Formats: sequence, structure tokens, C-alpha cells
Amino acid sequence: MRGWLACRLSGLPFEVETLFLSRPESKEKLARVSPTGMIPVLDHDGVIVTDTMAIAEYLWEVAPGCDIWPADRLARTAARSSAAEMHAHFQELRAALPMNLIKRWPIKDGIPSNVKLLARPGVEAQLARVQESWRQTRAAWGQGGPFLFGARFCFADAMWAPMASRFRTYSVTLAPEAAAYAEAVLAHPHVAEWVAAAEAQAREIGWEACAAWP
Ligand SMILES: N[C@@H](CCC(=O)N[C@@H](CS)C(=O)NCC(=O)O)C(=O)O
Repeated sequence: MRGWLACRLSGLPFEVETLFLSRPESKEKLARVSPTGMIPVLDHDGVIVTDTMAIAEYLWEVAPGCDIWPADRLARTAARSSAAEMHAHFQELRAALPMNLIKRWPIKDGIPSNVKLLARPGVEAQLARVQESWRQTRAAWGQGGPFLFGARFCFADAMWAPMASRFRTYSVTLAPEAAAYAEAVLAHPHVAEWVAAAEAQAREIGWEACAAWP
């Protein structure tokens, strides 16, 4: 999702090759195209770039001034810090709430069954920090629009999109300001396009199977 969003924000034309990581033949296929054995990987006329952040920075160099980063140098620095915080942290939160665009965590007998996931060690503190990080960045730069840097959705917002999707999947209650930001990110046309494509794929593969993973 984030690699695709970086490509979309670059404004450059690109093609997507989809790989189903759960399929046995995928490991070998992935090893052929990605030196790290991980996705996303970008092949730009033979230049191979691995890692989401590296892809965004590479695309920024190819298309400087594109929508990946804000135009202002200090805003760009803050955007890089925000994206890097997301990239480097929140392991416990991410492990407790695996990303799944199709799944909607059920609420049984009036008791949200996500309570157990959110009670795992470290999760509550990280959940608070995510919201505080959004609040701090928006307080400094977010005037004039719903995103971290105001009206223009940039790669920092893209980095947080999977986090926003987790909060929707697992019915996580957020502070009103954080909830509004997460909603704006998920409603952005680029993000909505990716989610719609995932839903189309899930309809093809089998919705229930996709919603049951992991
Ligand atoms: N540092 C990488 C991490 C990417 C990553 O963890 N990719 C996972 C899928 S989201 C992967 O390729 N896993 C390989 C596998 O499951 O075989 C980035 O964010 O770009």
C-alpha cells in the first residue's frame, strides 16, 4: 500500500505486479526481484530500490517537487520525521493489530473483543503516542486542511494510512482529533482507490477467507 502510494504521489507513470505472499511459489518469485526478499520493491529501468522509505526518497529525487514531500524545507523535515517515526516504531501495536483491509473485528455481546488485543504489553502506550504524534504534527503544520501538513496529502500521511486502517479494522476508539485525521486519510482518493482494489481482489479470492486472515 505505502509503496504504491509513494508511486502515486510521485506523479510518474508506473505498473504494479501483485504477489500473493501466502502462496508457496511466491518466496522464490520474490527472491528473484527483491534482494531483501521483501515487498515493496521498485524497479525503475533496472534501478532496484527496496524499502518503502527508500522508494519514496528515490522517487522524490527522480521527480523533485512532486507531492511526496511538502514544498517548505522545514515542513519537509517534519514530514520525514513523522514518516520515520512510523517506519521505525510501534512494533507491539502493529503485531497486536495485523493490517487487514477486509477484516472488521467483531463486537460480541456488547463487549468489544479487541479489548484483549489492546491489553497486550506496550500497546496502550503506543496507541497514545501515535495519537500524540499526529496531534503534534498537525498543531505545528496542519492548518488549513485535514492532513498532517494541511490540505495536501503527502507521503507522511501515506506512511500512517495502514495504521489508520488498523484502527478501523479493530474498532479502536481514538480521541476525536485523531479519529478525524484517520478518517481523512482513509477517505483520500489515493487511499480509497487502493482499498477499493483490495476489496475487488477479496471478492475474487473469497471475502470470508480474506477477512479471516491472519
Ligand atoms: N522495511 C520494509 C518492510 C517491508 C515488509 O515487512 N514487507 C513484508 C510484507 S508487508 C514482506 O515483504 N514480507 C515477506 C514475506 O512475508 O515473505 C518496508 O516497510 O518497506
